[in-house]
Amino acid sequence: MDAARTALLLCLLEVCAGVNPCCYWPCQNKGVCVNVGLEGYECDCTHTGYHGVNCTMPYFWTSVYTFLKPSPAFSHYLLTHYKWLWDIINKISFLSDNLMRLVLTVRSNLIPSPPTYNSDYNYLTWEGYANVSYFTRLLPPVPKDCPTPAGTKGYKTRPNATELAKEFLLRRTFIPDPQRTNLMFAFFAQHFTHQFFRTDFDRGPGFTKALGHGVDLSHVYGDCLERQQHLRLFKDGKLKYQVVNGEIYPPSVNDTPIKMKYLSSVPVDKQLAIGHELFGLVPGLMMYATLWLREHNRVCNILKEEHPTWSDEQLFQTTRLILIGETIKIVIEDYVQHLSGYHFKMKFKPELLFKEQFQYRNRIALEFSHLYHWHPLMPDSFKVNNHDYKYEDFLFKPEILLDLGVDTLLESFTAQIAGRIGGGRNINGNILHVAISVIEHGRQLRLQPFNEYRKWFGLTPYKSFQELTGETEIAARLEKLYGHIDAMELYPALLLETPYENGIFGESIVEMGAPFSLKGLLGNPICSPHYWKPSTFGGQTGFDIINTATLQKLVCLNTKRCPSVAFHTPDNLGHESNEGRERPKTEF
Ligand code: FL2
Repeated sequence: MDAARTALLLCLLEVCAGVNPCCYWPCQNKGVCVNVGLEGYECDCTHTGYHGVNCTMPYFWTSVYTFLKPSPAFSHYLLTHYKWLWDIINKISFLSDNLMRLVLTVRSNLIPSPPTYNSDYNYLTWEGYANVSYFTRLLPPVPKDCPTPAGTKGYKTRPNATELAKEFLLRRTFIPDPQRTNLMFAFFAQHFTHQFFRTDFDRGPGFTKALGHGVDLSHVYGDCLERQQHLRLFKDGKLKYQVVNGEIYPPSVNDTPIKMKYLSSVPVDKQLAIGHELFGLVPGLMMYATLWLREHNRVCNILKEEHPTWSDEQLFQTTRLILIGETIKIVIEDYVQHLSGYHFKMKFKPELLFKEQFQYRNRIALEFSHLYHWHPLMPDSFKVNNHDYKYEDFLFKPEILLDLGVDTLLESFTAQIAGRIGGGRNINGNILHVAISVIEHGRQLRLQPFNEYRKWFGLTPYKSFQELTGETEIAARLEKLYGHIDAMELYPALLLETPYENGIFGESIVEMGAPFSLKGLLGNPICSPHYWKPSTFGGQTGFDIINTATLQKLVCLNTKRCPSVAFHTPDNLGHESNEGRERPKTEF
């Protein structure tokens, strides 16, 4: 019998001298553990659907619901097979609307709103609610007085993070994503998520600089008024820009004196200025920044035509709301659609929630940030314009975008396949340090073990490392390092879980990521009843821009050649669709 089991047994005999009972995670089904007296505890089972000392006894209707609820693996199988059936369901709006509503409500209900804990409090506080400088926490930190970092299970010391990453996460040979995800997707993911994942390392890994806590396009417009004002042209609502080789790009830092990070070797006239100060470091990020800047100024033209009396301010503000809407539309209908691999066609229709109980607010969670470290997507080299760029020739080189142009990068990134996220051993050595930091920050902030997160999201905890990884060799090594599956850490487990068959990652990233993601997208104020109407967006024209937005249109309306793009490499069936590529008549 291992040490933890002995401890538990002793504890049941009420002789576990001094161990905080909440370290055993006794409260099930989202019951809240409270210390009582010197060595006692109570589980608060309010609103859990369960009762009993540890909230383990279901009420009648809870049993019925649990019995009828399909397992995630089963739902995933249905959603990714029987294409003929989904082709029918997708065409019947009554069915697909109701299914989409179900997806949105079931997922969002897993996220407490208003938010609850943060990394400094494992009980509810006004400070935790009101101080938006923190990432919120779905599960409170492991109490500081627990015998082991995982509570009571596992060893007192964790395996060295660097060695862990090298053994289990470092890429041996490139594993391409079976869903054919490409670099267009990878850079979109990075560009999109960096508006709300901006850890404030000056304060610590539990803090964020992204105070909008969601899709606010601060990576385009800047995170404060001063930065935004430097980026604005103050004419017709537009953003400042410059013309290079006959095409529009973000302005140089000469014209827009805001803080941007560049290597000192980069000439100042090649240093571009945009909302997010790091986007000059990766050509793929500045490429997307350029597309959105062009889109902003394009939409300003359209609004100005319809509302010649509007001030610069009103044109700017309304265009920003339209771009937020376009972003959410593209993320749900192109990005999540691709990521999920579902045959069910996802819809962005905020009105689906108007009769539901839903809070139009969002707070970015630390766990979501950890889960979204998808560095396995990155390839071993970047094949742009028939040239193979090594990491050191690609990163920190803003001139690549200016020299080759947006169109060429779009074509190259669409053609190049990304790495598979799940399954382990697929992170390129140049960026492995990021994964190491994630593991270290998870420890510093005392994240609860992976299996506790499994339970919160309605998944059965894994019973062994073999069950987690689906094999025996790596499982045995993990068991040796961690001692117990209930001591396994969140981030490494997410990457080491067996991926779905032909899937980019496994059950846990989907089941944990989808609730955070959908809550963040639909919890945006523009999705609420007082905003979601044509007048908010300058009338029907603006509303239509949102409701017809696609990745392909964003590209087509803002590039010379209108290259064919997607979030996956072109399929080899030879019937490349031309859908969405007719360029509507707009003046440039
Ligand atoms: C991680 C997961 C998702 C998005 C971002 C990060 C994600 C969102 C939604 C779904 C699947 C995902 C699907 C649409 C879902 O909820 O299906 F992987 C029911």
